[in-house]
Amino acid sequence: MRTAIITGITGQDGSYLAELLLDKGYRVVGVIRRHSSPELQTHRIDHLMSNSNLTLEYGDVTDLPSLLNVCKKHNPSEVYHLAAQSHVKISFGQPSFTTDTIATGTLNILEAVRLMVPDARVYLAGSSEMYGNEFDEDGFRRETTIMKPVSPYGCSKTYAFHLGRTYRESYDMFICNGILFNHESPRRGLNFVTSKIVEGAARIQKEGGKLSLGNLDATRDWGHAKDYVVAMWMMLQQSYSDDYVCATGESHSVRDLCEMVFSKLGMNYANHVVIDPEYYRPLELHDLKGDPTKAIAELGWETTYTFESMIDEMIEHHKAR
Ligand code: NAP
Ligand code: G4F
Repeated sequence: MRTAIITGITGQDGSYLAELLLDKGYRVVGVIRRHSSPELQTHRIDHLMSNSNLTLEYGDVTDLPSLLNVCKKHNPSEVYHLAAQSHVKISFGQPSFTTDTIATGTLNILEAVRLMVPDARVYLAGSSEMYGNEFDEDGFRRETTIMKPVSPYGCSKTYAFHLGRTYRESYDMFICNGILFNHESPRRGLNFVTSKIVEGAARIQKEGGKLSLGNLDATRDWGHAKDYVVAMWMMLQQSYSDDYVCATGESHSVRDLCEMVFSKLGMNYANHVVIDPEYYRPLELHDLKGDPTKAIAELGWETTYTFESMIDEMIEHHKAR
């Protein structure tokens, strides 16, 4: 039986990845941090807790000894490193914490694997934020596009990306960087714009009220998290390790998203959305669109959700709450 370690198992992606790996017959070891309210910590994976192939271990990616211990104890063949302070706006307010979890956290994971289980295959959760406002002539970002991040989060992810590549080449380790564009789901944290809009619109439909947002003109390439965790697994099943963009190739503005969600709930967004400068960022990544050609050709990756079917699933979820 193969053993996989997941850091960030309590997050959106970690929960879908744990489901996928358990379904495939893996023994899954999730690394979780100590919380003062543990009963609230595992809500995304509570439905998996009775599975005897799932084990949770306390650890923190900023604490190298905890990672060394987990690797030594469980001898994984695959390590999926998803843990991060993953909110871009918050990374401006908490730059040191963001850098500690993402940059130092990735260094710690790579050292733990190198020292304890050097043959284990490693997935690193890179982001389209690494590109900043750079793109190719056709408007797309791909594996070869220049990276010039515009947030402390993006800078930390760019460090982690290059560290992964450096360890791969220096130590002949199997390390893949996913360069993932935005992916959402009913499990998305409510402070990301998709779930904030869907949850807000569903609440306003029942109770009335307003929804405060920031920049409505930014565009993003939004897919479904369930599709993107399949790509993570596929990367670690290849005969060589490499870096891959995962995206839909389609982008929509935050305003388009508001229009779609509010109109599906029988409302006009313009009557309910108010702009609050609080939600603007010191630097904005204006438009995002990725080219997944390499992941499709080399991994055989394909998406099963459209933008609309992903939004429909989120609306159903938040309406029922
Ligand atoms: P998420 O929902 O915010 O989950 C983050 C996870 O990291 C949570 O389980 C969190 O634990 C854990 N974590 C944070 N700091 C930690 C620490 N110091 N030690 C151990 N665990 C820690 O993020 P996500 O959306 O699932 O994203 C997964 C990864 O992909 C992240 O690295 C993110 O930056 C990256 N990414 C995401 C997207 C996207 O659109 N979702 C796109 C590109 C890249 P708690 O539950 O205890 O907070
Ligand atoms: O939903 P967001 O906060 O996602 P963002 O910044 O694109 O980051 C997400 O995707 C990255 C991949 O590109 C991941 F690496 C990262 O971990 C995270 O998952 O914001 C999307 C857009 C931005 O342009 C933002 O300015 O929505 C705009 N926006 C407008 N009003 C808002 C709001 N964003 C948030 N969070 N809250 C608002 O009220």
